[in-house]
Amino acid sequence: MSEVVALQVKGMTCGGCKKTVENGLVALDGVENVNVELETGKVEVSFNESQVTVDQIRTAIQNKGYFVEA
Ligand SMILES: [Cu+2]
Repeated sequence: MSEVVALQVKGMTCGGCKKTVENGLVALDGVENVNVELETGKVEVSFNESQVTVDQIRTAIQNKGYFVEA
């Protein structure tokens, strides 16, 4: 089953940050598509819920050094 989650991420300031977050997320098994809006900090992730959880997605972003708001 494919799910979509939209997260609000703080700390992304440039195209490099955007790429870092995108790469960190697509590296997770089960993540199908990532859309990062740099201006707003919105990160939209499509994922297969049988392979990966929203918690793991949040953790992957934080591990890259960015803050995920609730
Ligand atoms: Cu940056």
